[in-house]
Amino acid sequence: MPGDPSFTFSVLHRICKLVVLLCFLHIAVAVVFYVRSFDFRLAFVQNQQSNNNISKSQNTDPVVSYGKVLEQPVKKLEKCPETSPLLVGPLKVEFNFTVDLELVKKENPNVQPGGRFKPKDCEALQKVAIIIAFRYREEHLKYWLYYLHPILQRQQLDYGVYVIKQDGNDTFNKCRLLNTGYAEALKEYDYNCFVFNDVDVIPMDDRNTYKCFSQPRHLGVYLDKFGFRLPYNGCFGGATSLSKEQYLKINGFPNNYWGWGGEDDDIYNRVVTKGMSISRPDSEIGKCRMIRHNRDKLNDPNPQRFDLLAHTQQTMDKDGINSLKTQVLSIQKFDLYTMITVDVGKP
Ligand code: UD2
Ligand code: MN
Repeated sequence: MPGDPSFTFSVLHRICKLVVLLCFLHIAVAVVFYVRSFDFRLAFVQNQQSNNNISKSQNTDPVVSYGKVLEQPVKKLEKCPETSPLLVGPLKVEFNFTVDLELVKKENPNVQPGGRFKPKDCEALQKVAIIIAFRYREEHLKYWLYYLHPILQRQQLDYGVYVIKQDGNDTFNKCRLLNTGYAEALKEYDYNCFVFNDVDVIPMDDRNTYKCFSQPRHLGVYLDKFGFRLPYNGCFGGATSLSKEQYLKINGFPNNYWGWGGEDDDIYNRVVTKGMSISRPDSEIGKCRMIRHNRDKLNDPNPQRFDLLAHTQQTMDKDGINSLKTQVLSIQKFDLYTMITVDVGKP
């Protein structure tokens, strides 16, 4: 009953129990919050320490927070300079010694499997696929690799070397191989520049940069074979570079030149037909050597070349990369190059 001392006592007793309960509750909540905030502070302190470590150790240790390892901070590389500081200029190019590819690999430790390289201390200005039409030219390829890898690295290119080998023993078709090389290289990496290099053409000056320019570039210009002079103004053979855009603008290269001759002139016609011109290095920088060789078997002069050449303008939009029908039989990653073996079909 109210007023009854025992009643009053039991009410007071209940109120005290409630107050004690609330105090426990309050303490419990405070303890939980404290522990959590302690953990946070600890992590914060750790984070600070590891950041301090990072500044001391130049961004090498991973940042640790909440006990897990976060991404390693990636240092953004500066762009490479327009002209590489590593160039040496004129080179001595000889073919009177035997090339040991094991040695070439040792001398070029930064070339990755498949013949890939990119500069470590700056971001290359262009991604360049170097494409070589190939069959029965093993000795020439060794010289090419021996001379070109050091040059391309000094030029600070992000590059890959693709040797496109014709399978079988039918008449050689250089442009079907080059078109296939373009398509296969692009599947591997977003190259924006393509160099098409005869296996036997070697530059004599590393200032002849294997990159792309505002116009299709004639790299293999002044050959020792022609007295270091341009044999004719429309000459566009040996070694050339086209940006992806320039290559697509001419619909790549003609597929129907079987055997020797005319295909490089057809490419020149395509370039001019599409309103572009040929860019060339000067006569000093553009000097090249071609390894002396006889005509290859199964690459006889193409009797149809003159007739095909006369119709470039009519055929180029339908005959090129958009009509290429070849079959890749294998892709092999060697130390210094990627070899793609191709069935180019028959004449
Ligand atoms: C000239 C051109 C070449 C090409 C050829 C006509 C220059 C410097 N070169 O070179 O670009 O237009 O005339 O087709 O102007 N190949 C093989 N195995 C063979 C045949 C050819 O690998 O059995 C490859 C190899 O990369 C070679 C290229 O095709 O360098 C051109 O063939 P070539 O060297 O016999 O032609 P060449 O020296 O007359
Ligand atoms: Mn040749």
